[in-house]
Amino acid sequence: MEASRVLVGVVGKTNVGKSTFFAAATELSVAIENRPFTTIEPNVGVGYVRKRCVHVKLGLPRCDASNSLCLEGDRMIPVRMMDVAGLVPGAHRGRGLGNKFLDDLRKADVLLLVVDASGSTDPEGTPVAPGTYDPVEEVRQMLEEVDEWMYGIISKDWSRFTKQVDTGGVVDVPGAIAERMSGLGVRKAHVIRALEASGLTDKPLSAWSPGELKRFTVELRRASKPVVIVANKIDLPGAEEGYRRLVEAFPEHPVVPASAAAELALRRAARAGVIRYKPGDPDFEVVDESRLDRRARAVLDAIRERVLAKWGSTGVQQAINKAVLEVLDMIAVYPVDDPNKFTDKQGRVLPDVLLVPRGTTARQLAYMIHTDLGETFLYAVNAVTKQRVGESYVLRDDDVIKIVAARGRR
Ligand SMILES: Nc1nc2c(ncn2[C@@H]2O[C@H](COP(=O)(O)OP(=O)(O)OP(=O)(O)O)[C@@H](O)[C@H]2O)c(=O)[nH]1
Ligand SMILES: [Mg+2]
Repeated sequence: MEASRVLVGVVGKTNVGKSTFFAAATELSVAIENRPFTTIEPNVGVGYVRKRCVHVKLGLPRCDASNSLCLEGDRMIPVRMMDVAGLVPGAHRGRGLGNKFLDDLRKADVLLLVVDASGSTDPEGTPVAPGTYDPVEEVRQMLEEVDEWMYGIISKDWSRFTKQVDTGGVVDVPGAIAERMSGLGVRKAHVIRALEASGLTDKPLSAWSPGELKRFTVELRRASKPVVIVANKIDLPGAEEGYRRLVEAFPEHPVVPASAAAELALRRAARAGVIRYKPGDPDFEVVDESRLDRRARAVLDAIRERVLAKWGSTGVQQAINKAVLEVLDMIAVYPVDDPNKFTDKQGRVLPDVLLVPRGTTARQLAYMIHTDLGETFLYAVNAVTKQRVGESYVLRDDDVIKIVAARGRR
């Protein structure tokens, strides 16, 4: 079964720690340097949502995670991640590397906006003393760059499009806009929400002023590319103040305090077998004192003191979880073949887990697994309650489901 198709985009000003965040989340090694524009070509990888595995809830001794991992009862569910080049103010006018590379994020479902909460990089990404630059201003400018990028796409040939819609007798206007913007992952529900939020639901498209189109674009970006603010470099002096200011200034966006550098160091130490640490944990445990030199010990102590003890975690896992489970409101569903043993055809216990949007029905799930299953769907079995459910059954988080279809494949 294919892995989840959720795409998490990592964006932000240049030199704030985007690639560090990406490297920590995906354990891929990518270029990280303390200078602007280290990343030019996008980095693509797989990160994970962490969620208690349903095998624990069901009282089973273990599972046979296959399309995901299960670490001592914590299911790590893959999501695609993309790290792109950095932005600077005015990128949409061609400054820095411009904003064309955001096109790589056309299909992103959610954006992690990484900012330097410590204010130790100026608008151009040049290192400065902590507290010099205002992270609130940074978020405003970065959101503006993302909005300008979207506006550039939507406004292209806009008047021709509006004439077609208004004079061509198009009944489903939101549908027509969604179709036009489908390359950006825009769905009709997003358009309807954006029309309402900008008060343009009943106004003919050709009568919109450029200002109204701009307002609509901002709302469409909010609906189709929601943002989680990652207040990075929380380990540095001044970052706490920066974080508090961010929370105050952007009540409409989740703000997650984070130290991508700390997470990267912990994952590397864990991989090397020096510590025990799971992404998202509030602490780590040294397993092999003998392999820790004074310097490494000092680094780990500083991470514990300045990040974990103070903020509860490095924030990297929390940011991904927040983006996927809260902002996108995805739930976990486990398809099985045998609803009594919770196994697939090969006898593996709960091998697969899928992230699906809340509200997904049993039949829609069948389609996601295989078109044949969707087309010839008969009924499903809720393996937890052993109840038979119909096609319109709305899935709940941690459901274990067997799908029965005429042309059943599983
Ligand atoms: N103190 C501290 N430094 C960090 C943190 N995260 C990243 N850095 C440092 O910030 C600098 C830039 O990191 P990158 O990950 O290359 O930043 P980027 O946003 O990808 O930069 P570009 O690709 O050049 O736009 C490096 O020196 C990192 O070590 C953090 O949480 N704390
Ligand atoms: Mg980078």
